[in-house]
Amino acid sequence: MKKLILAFFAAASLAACKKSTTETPQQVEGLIKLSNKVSNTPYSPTNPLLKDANTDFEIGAAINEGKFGNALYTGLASSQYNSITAENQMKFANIQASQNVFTYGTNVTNFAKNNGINRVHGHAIMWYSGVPAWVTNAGGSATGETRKQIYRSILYNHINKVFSFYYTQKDANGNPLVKSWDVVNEAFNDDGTYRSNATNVWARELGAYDAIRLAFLYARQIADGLGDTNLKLFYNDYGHEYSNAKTDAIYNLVNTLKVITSNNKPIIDGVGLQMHTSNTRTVTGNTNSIYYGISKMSATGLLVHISELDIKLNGGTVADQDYRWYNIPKIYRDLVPSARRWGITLWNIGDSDNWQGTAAAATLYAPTTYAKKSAYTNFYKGLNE
Ligand code: 9MR
Repeated sequence: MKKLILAFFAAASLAACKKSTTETPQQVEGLIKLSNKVSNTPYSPTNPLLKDANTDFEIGAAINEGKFGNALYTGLASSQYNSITAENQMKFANIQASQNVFTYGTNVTNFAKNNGINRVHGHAIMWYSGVPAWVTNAGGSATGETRKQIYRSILYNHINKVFSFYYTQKDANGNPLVKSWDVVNEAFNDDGTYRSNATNVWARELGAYDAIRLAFLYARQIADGLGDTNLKLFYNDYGHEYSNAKTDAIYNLVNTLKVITSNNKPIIDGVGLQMHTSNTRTVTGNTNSIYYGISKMSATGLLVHISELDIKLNGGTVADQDYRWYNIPKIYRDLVPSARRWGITLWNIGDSDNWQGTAAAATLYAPTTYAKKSAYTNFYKGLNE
């Protein structure tokens, strides 16, 4: 009987899915339609706002202060979203390019405050990329525990300074504006092994797993010490939608981390799926698919954030791209219970702003004019229907 009910919901949910030229929706297994509020604003061609499509969770954008001179850009960034991520300004190398010289980017946090956006997602603390040379070379000729101690201190000091500063930034209600952080970003290769010591200085100095554990432990201890007791701590990575091996490795890591506590509190709260994807990635089924990635991350029981969404046009059709714009939010809503949805964040605003360049056509808005593309309508409906 239970199977029949599941099959019914799966069929009902899929009936709404847009057709793809490359896949049949029948491939999706076990979709269970979860609750949504009924007060959401349905799509209409007259100025719908993404943040109103589904009030169960936030819709975010990564933004870049270099674009603030463009009124079309700031107009969309300030109106369509209720969460903001700094595309670059809060990264390690941007904040502490030289040892102990801290340059806290506030353009992005101020943009949020000035536009009544009450949530900034911090990105990112520990990352193999963008590590300043002084960090890579900090160990000098020290060996053994001493060398480890040097890197533990660098990590602790960075988190302490960064969390302490951003804790002073408050939202309109007097609560901390930065409500979450990517504490660790991209620790795995696509085959599910850890990035090598040659690539990742944190793994080289502290051990691949221990570096991650320490980052979360310090982050929790420091946040709680500040009184920032609601700060949510995330493990963020890409590739869930095309590598079961990587997804499973992330699943195993976060399951290990979530039972480690500091003052009886788990040191990790959530997982981010970056979802820098393309129109050729598999949507449905249980093998290397968007469906599998989201379902496995939901199975961690943690908060789930689609944290850097863009869909690159990769030699295929706009219809295939739109199919994914519709189904990514739809599958997210179907698989992640409402209380564990940290939201969906898009990686920058329009095609002129995306890291992959204009030709990738990877966002919701056309280059230069910022006209809404069919991607916008499909994403909105996937959030709402
Ligand atoms: O979009 C970001 C680009 O402007 C930067 O040059 C680059 C290096 O810092 O990082 C890009 O953002 C990345 C994000 O921080 C982590 N996930 C992958 C993103 C795209 O490369």
